Amino acid sequence: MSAPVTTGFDFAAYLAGARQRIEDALDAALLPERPESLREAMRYSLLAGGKRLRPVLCLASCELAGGDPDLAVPTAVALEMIHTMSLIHDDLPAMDNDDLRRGRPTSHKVFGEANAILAGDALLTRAFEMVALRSPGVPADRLLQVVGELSLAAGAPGLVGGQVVDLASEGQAVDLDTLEYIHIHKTGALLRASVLSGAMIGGADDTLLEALRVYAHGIGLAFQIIDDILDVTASSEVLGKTAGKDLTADKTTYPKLLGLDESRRRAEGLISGAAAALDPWRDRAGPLLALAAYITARDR
Ligand code: GRG
Repeated sequence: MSAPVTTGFDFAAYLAGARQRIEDALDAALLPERPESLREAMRYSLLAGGKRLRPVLCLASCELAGGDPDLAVPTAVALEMIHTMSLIHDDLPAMDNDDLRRGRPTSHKVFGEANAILAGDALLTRAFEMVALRSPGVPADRLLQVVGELSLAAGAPGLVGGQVVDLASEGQAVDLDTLEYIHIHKTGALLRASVLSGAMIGGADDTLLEALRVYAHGIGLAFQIIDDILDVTASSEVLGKTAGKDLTADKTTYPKLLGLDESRRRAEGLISGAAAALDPWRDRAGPLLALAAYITARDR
């Protein structure tokens, strides 16, 4: 993973440390698990790598809010579980029908469709268990806020709603507003939940939460614009998923509507806006600012 350079803050070291913390916690979160075949399918997708952007955002925003990031680790794990579930389900034959994810054959290719659906279901429900039952040291009112935020992100107001509109739009002429609706829900909602849940655990006040909503909106949309660009410009080997899929599936994307250069400019504008929202907290916002810059600089 290439890391952007920000003065006075060693982002590469920060990212490596946070990712290691997440990998260890993900590994521990699925042990023990019965039946064995279910554990295998859950671990296969959850421990397959990935950038771990959502859990890292959660830890970073907890820190910005003045909290102890260790207390946010179970929620960070929950976010990665919800994300992984959405990838498993997204790849199913009834949805995007994909063979490759995180550099490996997709879950349904290895375990069969029924087991892939069930592994996703088990990850989604385990995510809520992580927050409600496995978050020692976090006050119950903060955990309740987090459960609410995760429910909104995963359900009809978030991932599911975005996915429904995305599937219905395949092969249709889609305008910019609809495209933005799809991405804000399908991709942006979980990134927003990642940022807000960490801050909630850290005890953020309403002013900071509002600024983080603006930050999260900017990085969420920019993340998906870059995703659309990489689908055209990067290889399947680098991405670890099938490149060029949007074109094959006849999907409307930012590059299709705006061209590559304008899409990139738009992503950069959104990232600048996201960074500006955190200006009053700039002394402590190094990780979140670097993560925002990383979103446009990433190559996979
Ligand atoms: C069943 C509650 C429920 C929801 C599922 C399938 C679905 C509804 C929604 C699809 C959501 C989806 C797959 C959005 C795409 C988001 C996206 C850009 C994924 C790629 O994220 P990265 O690049 O992947 O962070 P890694 O592998 O690095 O983690």
